[in-house]
Amino acid sequence: MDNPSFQFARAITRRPAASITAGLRAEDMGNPDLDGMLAAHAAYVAALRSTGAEVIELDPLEAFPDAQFVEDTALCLPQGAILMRPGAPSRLGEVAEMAPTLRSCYEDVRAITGPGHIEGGDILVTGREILVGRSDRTDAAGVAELAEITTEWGHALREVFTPEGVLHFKTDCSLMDAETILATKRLDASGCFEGYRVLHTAEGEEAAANSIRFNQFVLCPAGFPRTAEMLSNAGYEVVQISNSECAKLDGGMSCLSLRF
Ligand code: CIR
Repeated sequence: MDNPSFQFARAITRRPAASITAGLRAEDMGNPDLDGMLAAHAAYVAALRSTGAEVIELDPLEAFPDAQFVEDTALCLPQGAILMRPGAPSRLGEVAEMAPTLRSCYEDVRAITGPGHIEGGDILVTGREILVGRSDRTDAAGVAELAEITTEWGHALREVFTPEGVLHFKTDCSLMDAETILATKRLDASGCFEGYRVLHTAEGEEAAANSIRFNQFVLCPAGFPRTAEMLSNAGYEVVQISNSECAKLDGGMSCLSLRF
C-alpha cells in the first residue's frame, strides 16, 4: 500500500449484540436500539466493502456489551498487530476474543501485558508518526509499553493528551490523508498537530471529528452537514453513515473497525 495510514485491503468489524443496552457511556442519553444499530452497522460494513476491501465480520458477543467497538482492542500496523489492554475493566476480555482473528491475519502479533492500560481509540497513525493521547483509558505505562514495540518496528511515537472529559483522542480527530487531520478546535488548540494541515469541524458539529478515511472514502457520522460540505469542498469523497445509536454509547466511525 502506498499510504498505509489510509489505504487498506482489510477491515475487521463485530456485529452489535442485544447486550448493547448495558454498554458504557459517560452520560445517559437513553438506551441504544439494537435494530437501528444493526442497520447502521450493515451500512458501515457495506461502505467499507464498496471500496474493494475485504471485511471480516465477527459474531456478536453478548458477554461484552461494547465489543462492537473493536478498534479499542488492537493496533494494526504494516509490520504486525498489537493487542491492547483496555482501561475499562468491563472491556479487558474483548482482547482475547479478538486475538485469534488477528493471529490468522498477521504473522507477528504482540500484546500490551501491563500493568499499564491503552485503548486503540487513543491512537492516531498518520503518514509520519503514531500519536497516542493519554486519557482516562490510556496511561503513561500503557503508552511506554506500546512505544517499545512500535520503536522496534521503526515508527516514531509521540505522546499527546486527550482533552479533559473527552473519551478518546480520536473522539476529537481523524486522519483525512497522510498530512491532513480533521479535528475539533478544542483539540487542535492543544498544539498537538503542529506541522500538519488541520481541518476543523464546524461549530456545534464536534462529534463529526470521529470520522475515518478508508481508501477513497471519508466515512462521517450523519447529521453534521456543514462539516460534510467542508470536507467535500476540500476534495474528499464523503459517505455519511447514521451514528445515532452508537453515539448513545460514545461510539463513532473509527471505533467500529480495525483497518489494515
Ligand atoms: C466505551 O466507553 O468504551 C464504549 N462505550 C465506546 C467506545 C468507543 N471507542 C472508540 O472511540 N474507539
